[in-house]
Amino acid sequence: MTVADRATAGFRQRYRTEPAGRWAAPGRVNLIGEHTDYNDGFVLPFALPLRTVVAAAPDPDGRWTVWSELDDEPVEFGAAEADEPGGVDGWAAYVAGVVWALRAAGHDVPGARLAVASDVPVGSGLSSSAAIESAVLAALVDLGGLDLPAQAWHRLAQRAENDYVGAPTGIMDQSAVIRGREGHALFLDCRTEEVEQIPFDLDAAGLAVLVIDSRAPHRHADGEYAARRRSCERGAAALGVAALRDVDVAGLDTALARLDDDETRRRVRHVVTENQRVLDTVALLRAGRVRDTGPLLTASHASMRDDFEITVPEIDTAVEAALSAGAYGARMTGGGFGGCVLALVDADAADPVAAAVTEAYAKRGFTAPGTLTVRPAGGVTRLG
Ligand code: GAF
Repeated sequence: MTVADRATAGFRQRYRTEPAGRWAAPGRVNLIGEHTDYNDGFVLPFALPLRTVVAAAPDPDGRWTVWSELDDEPVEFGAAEADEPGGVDGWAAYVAGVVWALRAAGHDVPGARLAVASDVPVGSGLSSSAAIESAVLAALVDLGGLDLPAQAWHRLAQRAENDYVGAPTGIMDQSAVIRGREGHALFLDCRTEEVEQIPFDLDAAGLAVLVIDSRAPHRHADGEYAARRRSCERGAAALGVAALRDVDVAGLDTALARLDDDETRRRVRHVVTENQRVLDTVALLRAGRVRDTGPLLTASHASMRDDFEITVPEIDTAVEAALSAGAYGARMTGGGFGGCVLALVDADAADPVAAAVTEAYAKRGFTAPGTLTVRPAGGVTRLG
């Protein structure tokens, strides 16, 4: 059964009626530009063909009930719980967070019954949370006929995550999931929120992006993410700039010389050089030189490993094995401390590279990785 059919079947079984519609939102990978979004910098993610689908219909009592195929027990809440961050917890907090963010922005949010099915793996760093937030948001906007221009959606979904769920993330994931376009990577300036769709036609180039799920247990990912964010803010304050975006590679050495602790210096160096790598990647893609982006991906990984210190042994093993097996470039994607690696490979090398990574994992005694090849897909949409 497709994910859309699973959502519909779940809806029918749970609520004994037909959904009014189905809304789908993808997961994402980030091609390059890690931990730059909350530094007002640049990112280049793309939406995945893996999607979360929400089947939904209005609830006459003005309450919200959510069922997910991952948890047979539905969660029900009313305005009181939705209006209080923390009032709903667990996976349903992403749903309540969207209701909260809409209500906080003054919208008259319709009560709804929702059924959620997903092909986006949870906890793999592919933005399953932004996918559920965005699909629920699209459903509630449509069901309520809410006046919310599409340009405002990503900020609203981010508020749900930051202020209701309590995860201090940047704007990249919701932007990719909402604004992604098939065959393109999304070049986003996180300060101005300007976007440019950059053609990223892997088939035409005879290439593939292999995504390797490290299956590494998330090790203190939330606390470490917040700590990295604080380091960056400390660095920006010490340098007297609004955000690390305001330091460029030409001024990097001078900036580093003004910082007195080594850890902050390395965090700053990662962000400044990573912003430049995004710009360089975009320039190569614009010139149709997809293969040549490989070294930038690998340099991004080294920077995350050595300067930002957010990789783990499983992730580094996957990157090294992919490169040894002939990948043009490979890097961890997402927030870090686990999650996925992406590798740019010749289309016919995807299987051998995946096999090489699996073998390297077995040698180190790690749980076998998951692998799949992906192409840039479209963002959130109504299915009908
Ligand atoms: C996570 C966050 F949600 C993003 O905002 C971004 O900071 C990313 O980590 C790191 O680039 O996915």
